[in-house]
Amino acid sequence: MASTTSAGDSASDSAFEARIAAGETIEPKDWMPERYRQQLVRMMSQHAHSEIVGMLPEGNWITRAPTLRRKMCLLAKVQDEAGHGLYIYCATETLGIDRSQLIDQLLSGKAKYSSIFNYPTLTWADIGVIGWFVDGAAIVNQTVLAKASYGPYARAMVRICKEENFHKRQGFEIVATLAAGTPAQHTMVQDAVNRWWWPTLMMFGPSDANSPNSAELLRWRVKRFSNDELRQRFVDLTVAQAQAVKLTLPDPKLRYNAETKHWEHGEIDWAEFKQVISGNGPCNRERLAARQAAHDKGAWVRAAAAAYAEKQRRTSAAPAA
Ligand code: BYC
Repeated sequence: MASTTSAGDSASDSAFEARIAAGETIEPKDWMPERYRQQLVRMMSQHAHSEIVGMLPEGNWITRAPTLRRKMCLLAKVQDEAGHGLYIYCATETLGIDRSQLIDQLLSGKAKYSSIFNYPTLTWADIGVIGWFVDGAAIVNQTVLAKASYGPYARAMVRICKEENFHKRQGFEIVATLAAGTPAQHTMVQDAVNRWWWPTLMMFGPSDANSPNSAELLRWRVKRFSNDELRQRFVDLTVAQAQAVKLTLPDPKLRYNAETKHWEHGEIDWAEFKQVISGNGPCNRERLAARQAAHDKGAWVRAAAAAYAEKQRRTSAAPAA
């Protein structure tokens, strides 16, 4: 479990900062400032919650996948997301917090999860676009987190990123097939692109000027690039992919700047982002209700596990016959 002391122990603080500056990895038993621990718990648990809540929009389409192959891929993808959530919950527990506390924070609305999962999946094309955009954005963000200063988080990202690559490819394949299909299929996938583009850009968080946590996380090398830098990287990668499948991105201001070698994009609707992260997006209530129902249905499993643990404790405490 993580070891911290209260603020003010300047020798420990300086040694910690020196380790970070030297690019060392911080492990659970190493000393760390309480604030570093808290920031990691916040960010990692929100990441884990995002993986779990993120199963809902796509899970909605498993029974309606158009072919057996598509159904197998989607089922595997959604199961992968469950696995990602579990790795990251485990990694968060190394910081001295119990998973049940983390789940309570999600269900009570105290902890956030990614804004993107509060949008509905209206057609099959949404499943392709989620793989392409949402998993694509996750790869850009998480490839960098694989170099984060906290060892358990960074290591969890390595396998997760490998799986996200498969997710992105299956999504892009759906998109490419629909885009080259009938006019109705092309219209359906273009509509999905139009609806998911801006919410995907919001996944990277507020602009750097309005990101209260970034300075600390960058200094401690949890984050290695800012929200805007990663968003820009995603835009630069995705424009060419959209062109390759003859789809347009819904931003009239999108233009290539030959000097900076970046695609400039229009203004993000930050009012919408704020609404979604404060619980008022299109599906926030539905998502939390679904998680609460799943949690309630699992009560018997937790009760059985507790009874078993108690029985083990009594057995090991009993004197040998
Ligand atoms: N949504 O100071 P800032 C997946 C909050 S799942 C909601 O910039 P920070 C997948 C932020 O928490 C992968 N809230 O924060 C799964 C903070 O609020 P609090 C999901 C957001 O931490 C299934 C406040 O706004 N990826 O790939 O420096 C199917 C100020 O922000 C959002 C991760 O979780 C948002 N989009 O940076 C398919 C990545 N953005 O906590 C796919 C890990 C910001 O102070 N997380 N907020 O109340 C991160 O990289 C960073 O935490 C963020 C935010 C870039 C998201």
